[in-house]
Amino acid sequence: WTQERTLVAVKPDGVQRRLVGAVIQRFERRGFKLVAMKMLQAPERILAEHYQDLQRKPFYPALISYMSSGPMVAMVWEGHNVVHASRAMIGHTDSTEAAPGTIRGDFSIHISRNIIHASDSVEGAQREIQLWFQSSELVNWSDGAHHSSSY
Ligand code: YYY
Ligand code: MG
Repeated sequence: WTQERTLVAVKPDGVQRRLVGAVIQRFERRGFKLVAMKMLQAPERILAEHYQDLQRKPFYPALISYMSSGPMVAMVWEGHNVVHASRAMIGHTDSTEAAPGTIRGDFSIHISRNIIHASDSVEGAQREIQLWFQSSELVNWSDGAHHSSSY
């Protein structure tokens, strides 16, 4: 069993549509462990670093302005294979292609308003967690019960 952490963020459209609870519920039900969470209106400096690989894409300016347009909720989730599992849970980037049952497939219809972010690799997750959170904001709490996140 490999313990991993990943960055998940409910984007401004997800907050506007009151989907924060639905997202948290899916990750909790799956058995992952919440180790950090905060609401913030993201500064453009952080978004520019977060999406550094996309700087030359035609949609980049619209992406940054949408992501900074209102509050979002950033979270760190921990558990076995959580990076890969989270990507499967959120679904395809393009909501049109996202399978029903995935977060994007259940709640969104357009790539530019796709509700949620999740890191796409273990290395990316480490970089993004450091970008969005101070190490003091990551809470190490131990499981009292026996379930998947404590294996
Ligand atoms: O990781 P993921 O969010 O699934 O996709 P990325 O390729 O990293 O793109 C980040 C973000 O950019 C995507 O969630 C929506 C937006 N975007 C877009 O608006 N139009 C595109 N053609 C591609 C991505
Ligand atoms: Mg990405």
